[in-house]
Amino acid sequence: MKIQEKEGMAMRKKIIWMAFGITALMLMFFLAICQKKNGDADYQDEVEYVIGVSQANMREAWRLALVKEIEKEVKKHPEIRIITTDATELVDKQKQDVDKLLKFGIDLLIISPCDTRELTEKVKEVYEDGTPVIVMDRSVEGFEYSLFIGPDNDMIGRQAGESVVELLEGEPGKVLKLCGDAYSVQNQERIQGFDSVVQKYPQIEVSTNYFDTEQKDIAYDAILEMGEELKDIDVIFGNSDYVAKGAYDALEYLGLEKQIKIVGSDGFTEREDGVDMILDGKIAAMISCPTGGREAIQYAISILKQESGVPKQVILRSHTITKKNAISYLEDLEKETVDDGRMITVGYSQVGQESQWRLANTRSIQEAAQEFKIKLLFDDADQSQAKQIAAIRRFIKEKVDVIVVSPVVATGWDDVLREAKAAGIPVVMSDRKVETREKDLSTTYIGADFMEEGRRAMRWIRDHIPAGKKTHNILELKGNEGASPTVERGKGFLEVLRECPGYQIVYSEYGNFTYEEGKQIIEEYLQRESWDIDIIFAHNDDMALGAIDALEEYGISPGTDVKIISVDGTKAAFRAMVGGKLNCAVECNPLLGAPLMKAIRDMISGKEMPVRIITEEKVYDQSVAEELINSRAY
Ligand code: GYE
Repeated sequence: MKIQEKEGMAMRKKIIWMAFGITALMLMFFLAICQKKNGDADYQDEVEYVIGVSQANMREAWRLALVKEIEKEVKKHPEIRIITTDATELVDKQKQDVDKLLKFGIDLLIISPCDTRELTEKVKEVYEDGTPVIVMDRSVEGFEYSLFIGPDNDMIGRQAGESVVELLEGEPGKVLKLCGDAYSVQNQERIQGFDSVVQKYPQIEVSTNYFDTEQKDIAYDAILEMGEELKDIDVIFGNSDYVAKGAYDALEYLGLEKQIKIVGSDGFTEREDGVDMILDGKIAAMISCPTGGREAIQYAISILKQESGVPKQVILRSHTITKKNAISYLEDLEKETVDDGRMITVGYSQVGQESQWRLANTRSIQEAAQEFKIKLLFDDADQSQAKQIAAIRRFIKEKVDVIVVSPVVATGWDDVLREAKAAGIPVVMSDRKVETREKDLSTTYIGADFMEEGRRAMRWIRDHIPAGKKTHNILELKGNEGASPTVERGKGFLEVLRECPGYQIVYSEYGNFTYEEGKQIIEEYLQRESWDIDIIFAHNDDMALGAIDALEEYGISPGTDVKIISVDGTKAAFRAMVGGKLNCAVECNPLLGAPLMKAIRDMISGKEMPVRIITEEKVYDQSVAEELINSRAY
């Protein structure tokens, strides 16, 4: 072979090897990219948090929907993994499930308890051991958990009752309450809410058909078995999607589906579930029972990241779904929330400066506005409703994004709230509530459970001042007349008092939550021929402190000769307990700023506002006052 030919062959071989090498390199590069894309190549432990989900059972449709909603929300957060357990409605198994999840090293527990009382201790144990706990749907007793998220079943029942009344158009009619698992806590609350509305219409006759589980075939059979009884029925209220579906199928079989209308509750959104049945014209109205799964993951992330503003309880809003709004309801569920961090302007109408609680509340609101980058227009109304109404009108004129009101009294707000609604400005009630003739004039209430505070005050008296041969005489110092804390603390106190023979309220007077008026009421009472009071129940600390000074000036030893119980739990109250002059302070947390501003930012970012946001509260007495006083935040 000639040299040239040899050299040519060698060159050809070199080119072929080079081409092979380049191809091999490109192939390896391509494979690496593919592996990188499906995440296998460089295993990145992207999981930051593992959340345990302990579900009471996965048999009930609503509970399954809760887990599915959690799973759907988690998919948006690659840094989270969940482990779900099914207690099959067995208390002991749920306790074992929780222990197992803890052994897996979860960072946070979400639990929907089989039984509130039976799981209270287990939840408290986990929480106090340092693992955050979110309780769903059925709350446990007390406040030993991070957050409770659940529906307002009484409200769901009331909305169902209103739908039935609307369907009957004011005419006489016969309504059948068709309820599976009717004696569970949540269904009892729904039935109570339903009855509270329908009972106002004497022309509506109500019958019941209760059975033990919310299965559609049991509801189907229950309707078929009713036979002749169905002929006068105009509307059926089914307390769940599946009960409503079973009822519809039975009516369709009997050829009665056009004659008898159905109102259901839960409002699942899968094919052939509640909302579908609305769109198909099978069900006239469906009251949604939000599961809270989406909110649970959103709040879990805030808790794990130790963000401020997480409240103690979030009560979710239920919607009345009809053919008119079903599509928009489904669209809203899918709406993504984006907080673009833009400046939000909030108009805040504050009651005044009547108490230490109020001053702490104002500080909390103002500090949180800064923290959450919210421009605050703040008005102090000096306990005048007229000034508050004028301030709200100013906020409307200035086109603020949100109006927040701490209403000095509960009534008299309809007109100005209607003006805010007409201007498209959402109104949040902070601290105190309002009662309006028209529904939905305010979006959310954030504050305390005043009824529970009143109950706690009387429970403390019952447990620490034993009834004796002589009946204990109680003097009650009340807040502003017509203010929700005054009305509800008084109601809660009386609710427990009625169960406690050996105690009676012998005198009750409005002190408007101020020190001066609390002192004045006691001074005037001391002018009577004899002092016959054993216990003073003050609706807030400032009035209690006024009473203490009045008693001391008169030579009566407060805390000893007369036991004094107040509400708020301010540092001044702790000082009085340390000094033995006050016996008990039921906490009412004024630090609403962070949960309020977080809820406002969430609302502006598109999240649905809960119907109520409740803060954490405890009961303190002289046995813990000295140990805790320096840690008090207000
Ligand atoms: O108890 C009292 C304040 O609205 C809960 O008002 C608040 C009450 C609180 O003046 O100190």
